[in-house]
Amino acid sequence: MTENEQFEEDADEATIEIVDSHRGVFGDYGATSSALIDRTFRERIILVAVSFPPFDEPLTEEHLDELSRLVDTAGADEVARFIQRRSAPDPATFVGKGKVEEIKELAIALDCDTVVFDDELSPAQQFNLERILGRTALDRTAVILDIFAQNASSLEGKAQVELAQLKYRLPRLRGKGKSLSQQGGGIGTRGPGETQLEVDRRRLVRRIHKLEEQLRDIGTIRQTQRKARHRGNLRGVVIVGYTNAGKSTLLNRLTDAGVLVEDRLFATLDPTTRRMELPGGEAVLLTDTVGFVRKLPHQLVEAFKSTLEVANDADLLVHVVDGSAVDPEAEIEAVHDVLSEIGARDVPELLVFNKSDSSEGARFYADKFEGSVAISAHTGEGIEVLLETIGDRLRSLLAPIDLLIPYDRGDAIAAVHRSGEVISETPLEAGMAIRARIDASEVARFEEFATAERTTPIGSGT
Ligand SMILES: Nc1nc2c(ncn2[C@@H]2O[C@H](COP(=O)(O)OP(=O)(O)OP(=O)(O)O)[C@@H](O)[C@H]2O)c(=O)[nH]1
Ligand SMILES: [Mg+2]
Repeated sequence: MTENEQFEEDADEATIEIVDSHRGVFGDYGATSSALIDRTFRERIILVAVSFPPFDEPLTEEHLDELSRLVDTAGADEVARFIQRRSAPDPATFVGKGKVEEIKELAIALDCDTVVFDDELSPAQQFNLERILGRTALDRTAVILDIFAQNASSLEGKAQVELAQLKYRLPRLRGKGKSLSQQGGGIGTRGPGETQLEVDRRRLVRRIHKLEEQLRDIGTIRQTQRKARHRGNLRGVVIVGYTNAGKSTLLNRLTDAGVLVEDRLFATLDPTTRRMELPGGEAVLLTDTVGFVRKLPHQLVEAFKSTLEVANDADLLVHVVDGSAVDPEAEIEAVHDVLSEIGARDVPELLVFNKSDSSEGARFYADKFEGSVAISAHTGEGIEVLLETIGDRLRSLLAPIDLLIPYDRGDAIAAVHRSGEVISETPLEAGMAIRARIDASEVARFEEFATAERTTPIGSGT
């Protein structure tokens, strides 16, 4: 390692403007707070969406309503919105040039700080828009990243969010005019002939590698914990769903988890797991997870893979849907999209329509989707049925197996009772014939006792 590199290695740990200031990177116009949206005051924001064919305007409005909530959660206020009909986005400015001028005029008239677009802007579009508008231009992805950054509290959560942010920022990195490129000063911060931009990019890439490494390590620990869980042989029930559906409220209702519940988006970023007993006495592990949203940035899905993996590992997904939402089915679809992206779409799923206390929607959809349940995590209505359904679903997922265990292996007989649900037990000469449903991860332990026949008549003396 050269002296230069060592110096930069150290500098990585210190404050680097590029890493700590989004605004500085996004444009020449933003302040230098650590968030995309300045939270020292409530920014005034214009929202912009494009309606593409077949021009479903109500849908576009709905997406903007959601964007407005996202912006609000991030700590800013919507002051106006624009919708433009286009057959395709303008490659240079996303909306048409005339529209950009119109937005600019209104932004000046309304004293607006930032313009937020509902779709992801390419780095070039963002750059051009900021030039013309004279103010920060952000997209939905940036707002979501911003909220995640605000809500991350654990070491892992913070690392995941930072990784996603850096990956988002890397292609958007640009020199801020002459002042930063090819200037002297900053001994040891750049190699000969290297521009500030190149130095910045290299630092960013190095930081990304470092974070990825850190997250891999955390992932390994998580894997180990998961194995331990399997040894404890508790089945995993994982709560998934659209953000603000009531997942954490449900976990709190069913256990004493005391997880933060808030009427804001992405209140939960870190998974919380609690033990819970089903009506039959069987204990399961219940996990609350990060919520999903339409157009969830793929950088986030990528970065949150290890957190989201709990869904892959689940025996059953309890998919909580806000029955009072404008379009619960669209939210179900958005959740399914993310589940597909992380490879968890084939995990058995139980749909649960929540908030039956505040809207007729929950019961309506529960009737519409066969096998689903309507509940109110708030009042507890429908919770008993939910628990019974979870128990039934978990039992039905396991095919019964037949075992014959010699009497001198009392330990194994006891283990079957601990590991699964014993359906029948018949004392035979050669040992105890047991028919049981056993967790897939545990079946191997009892393989040596497995018998081909499903039932063995008493006294047959195998
Ligand atoms: N009326 C009503 N409100 C509910 C119910 N369950 C949850 N809520 C409210 O919905 C909001 C979101 O609840 P959370 O439990 O934080 O939702 P979440 O799915 O964990 O949300 P994120 O963690 O942000 O993804 C809160 O304001 C809750 O009080 C319910 O059964 N009825
Ligand atoms: Mg939550």
